[in-house]
Amino acid sequence: MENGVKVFHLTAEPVKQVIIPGRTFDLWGFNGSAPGPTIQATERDRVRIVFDNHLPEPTGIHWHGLEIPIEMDGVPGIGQKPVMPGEQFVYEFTLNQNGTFFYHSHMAMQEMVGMLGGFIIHPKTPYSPRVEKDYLIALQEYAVLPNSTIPNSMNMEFNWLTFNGKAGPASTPLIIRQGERVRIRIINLGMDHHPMHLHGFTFWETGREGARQPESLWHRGNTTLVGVAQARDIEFNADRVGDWMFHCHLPHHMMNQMSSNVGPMTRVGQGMQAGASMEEAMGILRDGHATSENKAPSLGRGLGVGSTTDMARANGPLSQTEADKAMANMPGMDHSQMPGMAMPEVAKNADQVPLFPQDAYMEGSMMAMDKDVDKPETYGLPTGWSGFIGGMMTLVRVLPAEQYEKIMDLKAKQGLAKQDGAK
Ligand SMILES: [Cu+2]
Repeated sequence: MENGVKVFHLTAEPVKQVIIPGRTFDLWGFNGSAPGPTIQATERDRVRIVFDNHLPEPTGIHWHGLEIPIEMDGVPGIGQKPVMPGEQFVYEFTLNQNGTFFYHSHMAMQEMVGMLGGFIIHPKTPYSPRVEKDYLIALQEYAVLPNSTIPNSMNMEFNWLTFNGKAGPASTPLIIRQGERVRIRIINLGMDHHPMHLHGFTFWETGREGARQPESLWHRGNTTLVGVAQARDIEFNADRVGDWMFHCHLPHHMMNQMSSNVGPMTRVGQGMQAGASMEEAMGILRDGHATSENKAPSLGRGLGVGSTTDMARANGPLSQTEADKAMANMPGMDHSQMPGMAMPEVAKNADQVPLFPQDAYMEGSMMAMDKDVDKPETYGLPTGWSGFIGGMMTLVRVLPAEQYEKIMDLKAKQGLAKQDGAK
């Protein structure tokens, strides 16, 4: 607070964002993360946001949905001069609304590489009924080639889908004590709409971008479609214990690093095409024909130049000869010897069944990375759980008092350890 004004500092800068252990992306965000921190204030607060541009190009911050003067609206070249690299701009305004809002760069390409964050304005008079837990989940999506760390913001097909900058299973489960009332605010500033689905509970949709709805308009349901530039607030009574899934229901948004080399890699043993000749890289067939069983028509997903050799994705039934070859080409290592990696059980004739492989190599215990994503919030989950969570998925863990306290205790200890580390 400075003379009755609530002061925030926001710095736009390049950030290294760990999307999942082993995959760190070069993004642009705020104060070291993408998305940026959530700003929280209360209706009628006077707020000042001291904004520094540490990006190599001009920008401006738009306060999405706020009823404020045009000079504060943050559209470079219209309401204000662009904030140039190295420059500072001070935004200041009074909040006359309450609800779920967001801030973002008003340069479209910057928005696509991480430059957004939540802006919660709490009401002067508390909402009723009271909630014990109040979460915000920012939805984002990136298109990143397997060997790159830079999202392609021109691409329309996304292979990394995130909750608050993390793809499942690195997303953090929501920890709730049985009996609590929970609010989840979901904001979306990407290129897709996301049908957000909650297992086990029928929620009330209590708010939309910009405002809480009057109770007579609260929809009941278990899925809410969060459109681009929209927010949805949902509330429910967490009366039943369980590790309940909360996820976007678009199947491709529940997966990680989708690229079309998965089929050929797991089946025909061609492996990654690194080191292929120029002709092969250009898609010129050197043996067989275009529709031969180990080539397939190139109707797969593309993630831009360089990925096209991986587009063929044959999963028709293989002949006995090709099926034997595929099995022989499976990596010789014994997966059961590797921690967290047990070979998924597949049928003996799997390679001869049309459509195989679907999920056997995409999800399941073989993909588990429990240890890598271990944190207090994952305490007590079944071994191998992380193999079944990807993309825009997390868990709403409604826990009996004892287990809830145990996790809170672990979190407190982790916090203390961090403080010690900082000293
Ligand atoms: Cu989605």
